[in-house]
Amino acid sequence: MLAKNFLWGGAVAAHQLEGGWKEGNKGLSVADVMTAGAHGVEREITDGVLPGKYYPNHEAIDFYHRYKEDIALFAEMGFKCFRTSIAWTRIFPKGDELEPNEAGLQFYDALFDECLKNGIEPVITLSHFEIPYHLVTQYGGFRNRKLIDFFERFARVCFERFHQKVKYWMTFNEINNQANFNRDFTTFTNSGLVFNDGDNREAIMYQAAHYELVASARAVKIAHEINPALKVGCMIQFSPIYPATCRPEDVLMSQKSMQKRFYFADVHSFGRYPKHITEYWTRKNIVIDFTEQDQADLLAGTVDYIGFSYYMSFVTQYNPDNPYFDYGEETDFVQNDFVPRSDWGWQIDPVGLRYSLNYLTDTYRLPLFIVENGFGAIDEPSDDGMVHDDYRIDYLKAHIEQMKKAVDEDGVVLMGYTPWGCIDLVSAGTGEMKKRYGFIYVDKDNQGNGSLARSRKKSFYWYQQVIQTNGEQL
Ligand code: P53
Repeated sequence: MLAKNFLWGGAVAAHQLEGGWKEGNKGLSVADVMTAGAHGVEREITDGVLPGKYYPNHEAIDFYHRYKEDIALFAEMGFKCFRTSIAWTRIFPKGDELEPNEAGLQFYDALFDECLKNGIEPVITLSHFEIPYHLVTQYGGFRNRKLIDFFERFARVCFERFHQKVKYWMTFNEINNQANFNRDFTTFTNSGLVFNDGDNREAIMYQAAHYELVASARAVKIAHEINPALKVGCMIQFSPIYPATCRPEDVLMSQKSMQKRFYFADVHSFGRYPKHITEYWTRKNIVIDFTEQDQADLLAGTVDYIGFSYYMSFVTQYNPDNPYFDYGEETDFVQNDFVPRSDWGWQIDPVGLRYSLNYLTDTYRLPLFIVENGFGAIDEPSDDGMVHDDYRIDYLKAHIEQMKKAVDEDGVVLMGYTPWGCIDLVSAGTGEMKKRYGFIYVDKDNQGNGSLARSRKKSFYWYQQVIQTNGEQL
C-alpha cells in the first residue's frame, strides 16, 4: 500500500506552458530561441529571436494568464502536489544581475499561493531547460565557471523568498541528458552550450556538467541553511540500458553505458565522482577545472532524494570496434523487440520502471520521487468533444502497477508520482503541441492556432479515481 501522504500530482516546466515570454520583465531564455521540429526533425536553435520564425514557447499554453483555471482543474483531479519550475529569466532576466526582478517573484508568489489554497503542494525545479540566453551569448553558458555564482544567487533568492511555501525542490532537470553530447539540443538545453568548430564537445560537456554539479551542491547547502525542513533532490533522466543478450560483453557494455549516463547521480548523492569517470578523463586527455573547494562543496551539498523521469528503456550491444566499451547513443543502441514503441519511437516498458526503482534504491539508498512519466501521443477529440485516450490510461496504469510492486514487494521508498505534462503543453524535444501528454486537452495546434480552451480527457476522470483510492483502483 502506498503511504497516506503519497504525493500524487502532475509535472510541467515553466517554459513549456507559461508563455508570457516578455511579461513582467521576463528575459529571453534558451527555450525562447528554439523553433518547432518534429519526430526526426531537430528543433532549430536560432541566433536570438529571428523574424519570420515560429517559436512555440513564446505563448505556449498561456498558463501565465490562465493558471488559476488550470490549478482548479488539477484540484478537481485531487492533486496533492504540482511540479513546475521557476523560469530563471523571470527572476533574473539576463542572469547576471545583482538584484532579482520583483515582478517575477510576485508571479510565483501568486502561483504557489493558488496551489496551496487548493491543497496542492508545489514541487519546484530551479533549472528546467531555461538558462537565460544572455548567459549563453555573454558567458558561453555553463562552460564558464561564473555560471556557478549566477545560479547560486538565483537559488538563494528562490529559497529565501519561497521556503515557507515550497518544501520540495530539485536543482537541474535531467542533468544527464547531455551525456549524449553530440546532440545540440541536449547540450543547449542542459547547459546553454553552443559549439565552435574544433571544440571538444565531450570535454566541454563534462566541464559544464561539473560546474552544474557544484552549483547544485551549493544550492542544496544554502537551502538547508535557510530552512532545515527543505528537501532538495537531483533530477535524473533515468532510462535503463539493457544488454542485447546475455553475452558477457553485452552485459559489460550495458553496465559501462549506465555508468556514463548516470554518474551525475553518484556525484549528487555521494559528493564524489566515481573512479570510472576520472579514469575515463585521463584516458581521453580531458582536463577538468576542478578545485579543492569544488570537492568540498560537492561533499557539503549532497541531495535529500533522487527525483527522476522515466519514459522508456534502451538496449545496447558490444561492438568489437569499441574495445573500451565507450557509450555512444547514436552508435550503440539497438531495438528491443520485446517492447512496443510510441509514435515518436519511445520504447514502452513498464517493467523497466520497477527495475529502475530497484536500481536507484540499491545504488543510492535515498528516497525516490518519480517526477515524470507519461505517454506522448496524438489526441483527436471525438464527436462528443472528448478525447478518449485509453492508450494513455493503459500506459499510466501499467506503470503505476509496476511502481506499486516496487513499493509493496521490493520495499522501495517512494515519495510520489507526478506524470508529465498533466495538461497538454509544448514538447521539449520537438516543440510540437501534437505530442500530447495531458489529462487536460488544450485547443492549440503545431502552427499555434486554436482557442487555448481547456477540456477534460477521459484520462482526467481515470486519474481522479486513482488519486481518490490512493492507487488501489486503476
Ligand atoms: P518531450 C528526452 C528523453 C526523455 C525525456 O519529452 C526528455 C527528453 C527531452 O526531449 O525530456 C523530459 O517533450 C523533460 C521534459 C519533456 C519530457 O521529458 O520531448 O524533462 O521537459 O517535455 C517529455 O516528449
